[in-house]
Amino acid sequence: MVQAEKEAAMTLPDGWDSEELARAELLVDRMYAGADARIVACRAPGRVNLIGEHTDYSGLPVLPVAIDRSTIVVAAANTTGEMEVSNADPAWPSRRFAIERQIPPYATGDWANYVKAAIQGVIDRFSARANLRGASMIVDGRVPPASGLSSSSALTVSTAIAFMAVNQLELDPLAAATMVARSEWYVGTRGGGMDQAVSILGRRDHALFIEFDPLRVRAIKMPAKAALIVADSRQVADKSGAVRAEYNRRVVECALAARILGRALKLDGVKILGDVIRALPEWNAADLVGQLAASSPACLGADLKEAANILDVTQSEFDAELLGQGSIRSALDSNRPLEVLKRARHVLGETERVIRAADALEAGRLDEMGTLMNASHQSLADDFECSTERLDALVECARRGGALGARLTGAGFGGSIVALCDAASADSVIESIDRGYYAKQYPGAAPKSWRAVLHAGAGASVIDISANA
Ligand code: NG1
Repeated sequence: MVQAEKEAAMTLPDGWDSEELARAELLVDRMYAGADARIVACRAPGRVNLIGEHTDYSGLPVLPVAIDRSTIVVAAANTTGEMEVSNADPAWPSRRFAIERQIPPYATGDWANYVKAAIQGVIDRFSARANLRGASMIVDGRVPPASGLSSSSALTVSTAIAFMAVNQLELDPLAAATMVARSEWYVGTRGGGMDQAVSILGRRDHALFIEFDPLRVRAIKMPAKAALIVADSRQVADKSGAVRAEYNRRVVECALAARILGRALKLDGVKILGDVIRALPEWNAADLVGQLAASSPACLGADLKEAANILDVTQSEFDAELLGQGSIRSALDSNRPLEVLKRARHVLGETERVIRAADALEAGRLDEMGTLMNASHQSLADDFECSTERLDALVECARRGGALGARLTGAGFGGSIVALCDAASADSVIESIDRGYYAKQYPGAAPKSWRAVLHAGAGASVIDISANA
């Protein structure tokens, strides 16, 4: 069948256009002989976060969009009972591993740890079901890696969903998002659930206001007059090295702030800042920050001794609870104090901004949305200390070119920025970025693939491709 006939013959879930289908079919052609007849293909998108940065692991809201760049995994059950995984990009070597109760990870930084994370997540979730079938898989990732667009979650989500399909396991999308969010801890990053949730639940032309504990989403239509520009600083935010340590450090700092606030406010069972906010019928960031400042020094020693004293708990128990144990333990550089006050000021202020931004976007008040994005960047730079000179420079260029707002997106420490502008100004924003940033950083280079106007796309879905190949 020719492509158009094939598409007409099958009802494709949203997100599968002829290009995605053609990518999947190319992978099917490469499936090794012996794979059984049923072949599934899952596509899962990356994301760009509009606002709500470093709030998800405190259980506080975020406002991302799924983007129209995806990872596709084609999979079929095999007869070896093992996972046999290859990548369309030869830079990522093929891997093979046994499906066991606790899958041991590869060395830190190995791409296939995200595959293992997904499989382990499914094993943990369905532990009552013995005999999961092994699968052959081929991965084709088109979300640029290490650029803050969550290529990692696109890989984890597509692998988990493809593996579930091969094993005929089903979960509703909210439960699947919750499962995959936790699975990614396997690689050693104590992330929140934003990336996996939007990759699974994303909706074409919509941003998602996502709340946690329990996970729930409100889709907000992107105003037709709005354009989103994403530009990669090309400063690599390597999540397997120093950046991971910085990220996990912030998770600990936020958890400390939460517990100190919980104690000061006499709230039971507080572990994250979201617990504090959920326990208060009315709250505002300024008051909570004032309360925290009155209850604790702004910084605390990294050995957690001072913090344990304030909280009246034993240092060793507290250490194990906060930093984790074994392979998921976070290492803290003990030469620097933990910045409790600044981090909380960012997270609480950012939460107020996300809530306002969701309303502003829904009502089409783009100027207000832009102002909130600018304030978010400032707070990430000053209080969360996860911006860089290069990200700041990119943000400046976007604003100079007419963006209503611009900010780093994702974890920071490198990676990308997102800018919001009127659709009519998109060219001038891009030109300003090209001239003011790329031409200076990379004289003579062609920046075309480093920045783009991105569209909000659909979330992940799986199709049975063997019937159509
Ligand atoms: P990146 O590094 O941009 O994929 C990370 C976390 C998110 C969130 C953001 C900061 C993972 C998989 N992702 O995103 O959950 O915490 O940082 O807002 O850990």
